[in-house]
Amino acid sequence: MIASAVQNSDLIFVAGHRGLAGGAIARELASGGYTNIITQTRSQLDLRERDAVRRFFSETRPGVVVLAAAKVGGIKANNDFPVEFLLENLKIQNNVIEAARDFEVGKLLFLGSSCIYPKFAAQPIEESSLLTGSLEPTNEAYAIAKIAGIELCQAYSRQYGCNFISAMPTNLYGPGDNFDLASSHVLPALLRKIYEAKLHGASEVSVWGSGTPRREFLHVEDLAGACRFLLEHYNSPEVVNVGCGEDVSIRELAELICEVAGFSGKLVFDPSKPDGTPRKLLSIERLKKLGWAPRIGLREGISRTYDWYRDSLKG
Ligand code: GFB
Repeated sequence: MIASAVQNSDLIFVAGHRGLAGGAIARELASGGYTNIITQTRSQLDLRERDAVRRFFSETRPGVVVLAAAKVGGIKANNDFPVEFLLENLKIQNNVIEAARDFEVGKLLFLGSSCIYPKFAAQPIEESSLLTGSLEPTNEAYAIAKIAGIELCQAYSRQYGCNFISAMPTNLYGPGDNFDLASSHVLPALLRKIYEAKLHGASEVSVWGSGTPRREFLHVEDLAGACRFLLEHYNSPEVVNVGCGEDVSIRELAELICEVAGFSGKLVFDPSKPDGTPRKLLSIERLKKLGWAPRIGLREGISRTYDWYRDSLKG
């Protein structure tokens, strides 16, 4: 049974609402008139516990599930803790996706990641390049967990007719991001380092790696808009990339953050830290053809995130 568009009256479980993506998706749905959104904190429901997840689904019977809960982190955390990135993500997604079918959820949206694609995939990366080459070693464990999640959604669609769809976001950023320097992604890390350098009058900021890798950055509110669009309009097991269509080098990113922050010190590159994959730019043609396009440019998005971060420290 393939349910069609999500309705305002549907009971929607947003798993992972305390995270960057899940929080933005819950806000986007609420502002779009979806009034029946349910969320659970980790202390209310540990998604790694199969019995607890099944009890929750049996008692609440959501009609729609957005699976944005995941163990995520930047290059260092992924590289240092492959066991947790593999195991926790497999547990969360297996439990939620299995329960979604068993408790007759009409539609499920699974969030993957652009790191599922081969390290040396042709750029911009099309959805068809999945499983055509070796993965980037620093995030292989996480990528394999996410690939297993995609496969499980597709298998449920094929074998049981479930309307389980998958979106692959590029590197995300925005309000509510993780700014912890050991576990964060590059954008919040540099934003914090540059903010602190300016505050303390430091003369330089350390940037990991060579500065040459290229990454694409999507503001999380654009991701949330795309997810709502897919919930409303997309009903196929084929994965859909969600990006902004443009990338920058890490050096360019750091320079842009310096401009936004008004910091004129020096960038010092630290070659002892890994570069990761040389380039990761998604092709967003499929999503564009469906009728969705991003709105928030990188400079504006960084500026808004910088203001949010500064204000969050006052609170
Ligand atoms: O965002 P990031 O941690 O992860 O790093 P990935 C991107 C690039 O920025 C790397 C450099 O080349 C880093 O070396 N970089 C420079 C920094 N300075 C910093 C810094 O202070 N902190 C961090 N974190 N990086 C992740 C994957 O890959 O992307 C995840 O590990 C996930 O699995 C995520 O897919 C979206 O873009 O390399």
